[in-house]
Amino acid sequence: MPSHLPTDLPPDLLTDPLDSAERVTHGHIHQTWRVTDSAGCEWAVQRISTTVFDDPDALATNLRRVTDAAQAAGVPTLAPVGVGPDQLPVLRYGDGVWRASRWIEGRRMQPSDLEDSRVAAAAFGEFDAAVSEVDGLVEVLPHFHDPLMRLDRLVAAVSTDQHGRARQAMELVSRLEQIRAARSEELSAWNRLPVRVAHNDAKATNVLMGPDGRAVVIDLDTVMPGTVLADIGELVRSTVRPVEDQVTDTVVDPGLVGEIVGAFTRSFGSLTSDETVLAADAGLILTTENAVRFLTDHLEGDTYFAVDDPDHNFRRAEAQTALAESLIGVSTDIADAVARVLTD
Ligand code: GN1
Ligand code: MG
Repeated sequence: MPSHLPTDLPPDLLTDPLDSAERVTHGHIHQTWRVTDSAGCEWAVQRISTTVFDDPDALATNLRRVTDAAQAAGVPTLAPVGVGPDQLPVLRYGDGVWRASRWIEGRRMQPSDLEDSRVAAAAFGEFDAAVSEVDGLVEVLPHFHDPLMRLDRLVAAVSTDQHGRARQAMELVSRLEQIRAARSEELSAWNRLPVRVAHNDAKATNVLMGPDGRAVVIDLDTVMPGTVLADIGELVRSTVRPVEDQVTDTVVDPGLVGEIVGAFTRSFGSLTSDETVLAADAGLILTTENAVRFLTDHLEGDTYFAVDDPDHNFRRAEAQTALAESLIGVSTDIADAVARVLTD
């Protein structure tokens, strides 16, 4: 194997010999490479994080069902391929689990650009509509968007304090508890929302604009039963303040939240009345949830999210808590902006 390929990459992963590989740094969960084979074809090759996804076979079955449904609906999607000598959806090699799909040439949508954010929100609306009825998907990450459960887990991590980090976290924990108290009704209502299939990781950066002018939604591992408001919420969270790990004083623009909710729902179709009621809070709920998850991972010793240094999850938690507070600060304006687009 040429020396520029990672040493643990399975040599017989693809049908043609591998030629070169470039590490893709985007994403906190899997390790991804852009690989070229000797025939000049390009592939997205991933080593699956089995810490996060402990059933790679269920992940592969879900992926096949989801991409088949998207394709049947005429929505451009990922093209996973069989790997290894047996052409199976995943290949176990050494202590890794590997998979591949065709490399998608496309520009990643930038949440700092208004038009890109609109395109991404519309792409997620179209995608969710295409997959909303897919049957038999395994909930590979149970309770993924269950903010109350996540808050309880944070409290448990504080009391266990396995890594001696609880003291540092206390101020953030109490700010997050204040948010829980201030939004207790909305948080309880969240768990009663209609369950259909959602993407569950709907960031603008998970949308690529292909050369044919069609947007492609990627990162499909979390497509499973859930609420579509999680997608609206994640779009809002990741767009209104795209830098995730730095506290900034950027003012949240309620009009931008309205734009995102509008773009999503116009291509998704209508929301139920319960969804409509909570749509304006979705960004706040997902932001709070991410803050809680980062802080919990910090307390649990950084086992889930990839980190650059031991305080990285703490900085992410600080930044997301500050963003949640900023969203609360303009929540009346956000509610007005969202009401306007939903009654249009
Ligand atoms: C993870 O790796 P990435 O960026 O696709 C996480 C999301 C979080 C996000 C925070 C499966 O997504 O839920 O919002 O980090 N994905 C999973 O940056 O947990
Ligand atoms: Mg993801």
